Amino acid sequence: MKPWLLFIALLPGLAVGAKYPLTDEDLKTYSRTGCLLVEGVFSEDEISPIKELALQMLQYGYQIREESHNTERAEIRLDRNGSQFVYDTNTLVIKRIVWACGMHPEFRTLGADKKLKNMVFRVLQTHHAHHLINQLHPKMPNDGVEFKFHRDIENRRNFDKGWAGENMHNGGFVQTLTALEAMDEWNGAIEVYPGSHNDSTPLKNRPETQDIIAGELQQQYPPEFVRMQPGDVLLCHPNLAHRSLPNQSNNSRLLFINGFAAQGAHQPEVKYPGDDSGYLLKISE
Ligand SMILES: O=C(O)CCC(=O)C(=O)O
Repeated sequence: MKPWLLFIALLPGLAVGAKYPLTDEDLKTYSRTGCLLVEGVFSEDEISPIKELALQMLQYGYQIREESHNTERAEIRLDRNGSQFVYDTNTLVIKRIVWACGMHPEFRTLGADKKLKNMVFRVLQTHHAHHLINQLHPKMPNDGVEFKFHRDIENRRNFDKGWAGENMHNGGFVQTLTALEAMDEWNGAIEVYPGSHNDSTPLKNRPETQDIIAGELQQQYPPEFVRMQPGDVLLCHPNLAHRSLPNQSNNSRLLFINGFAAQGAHQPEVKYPGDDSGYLLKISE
């Protein structure tokens, strides 16, 4: 283990563990730090069937990977029944399943659950939002999957050249990450840099190593591995610098991610992969 990783692992938790429903204080914390861990949003009864379905979908993804063809790209993408399976070209490991609800509507039911909608409404301060992201992110023991430093705003801008969320409340977008399994620094938890959302400089294609970028960010923003239990939800501002390292444990890590753009931030004609992705959702009661 690298010494700086040990240092981070030993830091006490920095993200405030809020509870649902969010208080005004929680919302202030979110605006100040760019992230908020909300504990116990979903019960085991709500999470278990979704986890089972996610595992079935993963199994299906591994059955169809033989249908993939050689490509020069770093990722192979297979569109099936309204969802998209994304594989690492070299290892053929599944990196993510995009718009999982295209194939299984149950993922839309949980992804647009009233508790998530209420938190998104409070964070974005808008009555309608586009449901842009409904993804499964599995990390199996030692499968090598990692997500290098980025800000989600980079993905929004890449997809949508007319992205207009910058001047909206809390950046006009919020990523909600729901743990289907326990996550910690050993099985690839998200590493966040609270406070880094006040900057939106791209991080994705920087030529420096991840260690160098980590060193730079750490000088300004003390990082945190977000330890989560099944049913916990992490809310992230689109400018928040974050990454997640490979799973080096014996425990799998399943994460269910839903992202919402305030109406007016995203151009409705810009299509993300997946059937009916980006549909407009009423998020206020
Ligand atoms: O699944 C992960 O570990 C990373 C997810 C992430 O970085 C994102 O959704 O922006």
